[in-house]
Amino acid sequence: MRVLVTGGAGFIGANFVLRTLATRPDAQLTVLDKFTYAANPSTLQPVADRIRVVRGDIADAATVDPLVAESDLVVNFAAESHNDNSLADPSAFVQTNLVGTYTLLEAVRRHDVRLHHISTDEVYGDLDLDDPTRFTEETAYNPSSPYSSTKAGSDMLVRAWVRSFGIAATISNCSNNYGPYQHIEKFIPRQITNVLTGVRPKLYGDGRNVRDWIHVDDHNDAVWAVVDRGRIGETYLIGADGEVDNRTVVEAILTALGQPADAFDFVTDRAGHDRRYAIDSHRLRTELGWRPAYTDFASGLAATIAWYRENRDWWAPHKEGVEAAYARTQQILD
Ligand code: NAD
Ligand code: TDX
Repeated sequence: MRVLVTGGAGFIGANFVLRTLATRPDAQLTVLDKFTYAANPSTLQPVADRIRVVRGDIADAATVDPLVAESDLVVNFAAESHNDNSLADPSAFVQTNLVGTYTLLEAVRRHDVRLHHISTDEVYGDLDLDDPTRFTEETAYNPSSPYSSTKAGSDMLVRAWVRSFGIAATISNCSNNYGPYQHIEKFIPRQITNVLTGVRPKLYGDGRNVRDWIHVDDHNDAVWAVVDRGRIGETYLIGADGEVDNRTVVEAILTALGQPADAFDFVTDRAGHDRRYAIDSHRLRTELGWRPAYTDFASGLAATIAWYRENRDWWAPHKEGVEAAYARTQQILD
């Protein structure tokens, strides 16, 4: 099977490439990636002789068209993915998440190629802390940020191309991923690398926002389950029952690294900050038989902390720049 992995040099896409090489010897992988600030070329370096890597933009039809034409499957991970960046400047989010997805859709339509589109639970907006419900495939879209609204728009484009043009596509909406190779702008790796460099972790607002954590390998196994067994035109929610509030995550990181659990700072809250995400992945489990392997967040987090401790070369050159950018927008609260 010839698979085009767009965004395959980023966090989830690169983990997808590594896991697919390890588990699916039949797959021939081509990565199409723009290598924005979010891509780390060293992630795929060890497997460079086993894949093809093309540097290019999913919004560039001339690049996309021949690559799609020669593929059996496109898995679209490419996106601008960080909420904080989307608040500072939404333009790249509109361009990549909307125009890029549109460009891929036109190519798969032209060449009749199967597409799986990777999306997020953030398209559903947020839940109150005491809301007994969780997101399902039937929940109405209600995105909050420039990031999540462009992801919501990209999902809508996919659905419309299925209905109007009969393309063979599926969508999955996953909750917050953690694991190796995640950019250190994101919450968990930011706080791990803060502690490892002697900087106090930074919690937005009151630190009680809840995220539904899933290990990146569980996400990618679910993606393959949808590709292998999912119904064309359907959406599948991916989640591993991993709800934890941010303060609890930071306290666990501090404790694991031998620091007092209260050695963190509260900083200015994110504008429009979603309170809570929670996924009901019933459809994925019952229809497709998927189960997460990482059911204990504490041990998955411990393995992730160990990875960042052992792979300093991967992130250390970027640490100062990431923190300098945050320092320009965030104030420590008394
Ligand atoms: P990431 O930012 O780590 O990686 C994105 C990759 O896409 C990078 O390699 C980047 O260079 C590439 N890219 C950006 N613009 C591009 C363009 N125009 N053309 C080609 N490549 C481009 O993101 P991630 O966390 O790996 O997320 C991957 C996908 O999963 C995204 O679609 C995101 O919305 C979705 N998602 C992420 C999470 C999460 O917790 N990280 C959860 C659910 C869904
Ligand atoms: O320094 C921080 N302090 C903090 O308290 C950072 C970076 C974040 N936070 C909070 C904000 C969120 O409540 O931690 C939580 C997680 O933040 P992010 O890592 O920025 O993730 P989130 O905004 O929840 O979005 C993530 O999950 C869904 C991914 O970045 C998206 O790509 C995905 O769609």
